[in-house]
Amino acid sequence: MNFPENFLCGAATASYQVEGAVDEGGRGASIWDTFSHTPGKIHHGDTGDIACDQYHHLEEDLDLMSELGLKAYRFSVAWPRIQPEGSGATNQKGIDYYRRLVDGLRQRSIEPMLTLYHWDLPQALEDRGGWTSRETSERFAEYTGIVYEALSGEVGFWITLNEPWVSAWMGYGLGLHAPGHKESAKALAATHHLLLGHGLAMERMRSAGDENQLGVTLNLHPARPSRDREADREAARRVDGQANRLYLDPLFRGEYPEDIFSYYEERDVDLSFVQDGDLEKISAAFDFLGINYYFRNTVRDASEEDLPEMPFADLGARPVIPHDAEKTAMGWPVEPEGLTEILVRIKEDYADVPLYVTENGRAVHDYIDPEGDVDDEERVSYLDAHFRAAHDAMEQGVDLRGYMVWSFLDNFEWAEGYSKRFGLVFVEYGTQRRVPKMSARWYSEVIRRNGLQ
Ligand code: IFM
Repeated sequence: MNFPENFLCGAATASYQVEGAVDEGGRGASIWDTFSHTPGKIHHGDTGDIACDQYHHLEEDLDLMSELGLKAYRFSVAWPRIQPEGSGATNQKGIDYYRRLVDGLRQRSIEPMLTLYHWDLPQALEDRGGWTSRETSERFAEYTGIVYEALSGEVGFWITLNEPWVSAWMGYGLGLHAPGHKESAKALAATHHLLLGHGLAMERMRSAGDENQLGVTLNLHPARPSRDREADREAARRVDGQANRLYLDPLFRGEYPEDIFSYYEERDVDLSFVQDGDLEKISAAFDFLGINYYFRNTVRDASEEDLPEMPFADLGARPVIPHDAEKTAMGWPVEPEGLTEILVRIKEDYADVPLYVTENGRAVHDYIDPEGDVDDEERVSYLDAHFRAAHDAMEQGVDLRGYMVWSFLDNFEWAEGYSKRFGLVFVEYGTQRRVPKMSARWYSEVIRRNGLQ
């Protein structure tokens, strides 16, 4: 099974999850600094203060990427390193850090794929309303302009947002992520302002008139009923509406899904944040869509239940983990066929745009064994199955151009702290020693062959 020539195989990380050095190089505070330092929010009280210390281990990490033969590295820029207060003057030291990273990748013939926003909003902007405020969309475009002007000559792939559903619903709707608000109304306003920020940022980058590829990354989960009952099918449709169509419809069609907007309107949620002309900006053409895929949303109707804080509780839907499914260390079901499904759906229901899997991977209870190895066979078989699922979609005509494994390194897994390991490379946090796992060697071979055996 081979991938087309030029298929871009790489690995991904994100700034707050790997960089550490939160008080260095003039970086300002982000909402994740505040949230992770708030007692009770993160498993074990972990924070991203040190993380994988990539800020100080950059050369070593770049050499490791090169040894593994990665063709691309997807990373994110920490907005508070560029504008410590979220607006105004540029912090040159922040630009210099990412220039070192990008130059280091280029010297090693690794394609940089840059994400502008992977959740570390400057705290100063959150203090003025964060993503519930329209001002944040405008500030995001301003910040994008600064980064683009500095690095557009060296970086060919630009992603505005990573997983706006997670930013909005986990951060503003459920309070499980920073900044920790718990209101659906806030999550909806945040959704709109994130998407508007994407549109305004696209406008800024496009005005440069260069050949770079510009896109956005969504976490998409096919939704399906757990039982063959009408109420469960309706619950799955609501979940699909919030998790997928709330983002896909405005981006591809310039409209919000009618059923989801009326659902919230009927519950007296004020949706007046959408202003004339916003949807045109949000739906401006993009060059590729990034898809992060982990599992499907299997749900059942729970509209009569008093649900605890959990995804889709406000929709009266309860996620169900199929009992026969293999589960990852996150407790997520292993469902490679969902990847084929979502890739094909984009082509069939929306548009035949170039796609990249910008994240896929699994958490495993990894450890270094007495021989010094990390034998993560489960990760190898997970990735093998998902690469094959992606290939199936390509055989059905999907224009998939690349695949970024999540993650290059074990890292700070948000509310789960350091308890969950997703890396191809094991990180011994106390010493910052890097140990490539069995999956890293396997992946090197996949990249070398540009296919699977
Ligand atoms: O670690 C995260 C990443 O930051 C965004 N996508 C999902 C990953 C695993 O949970």
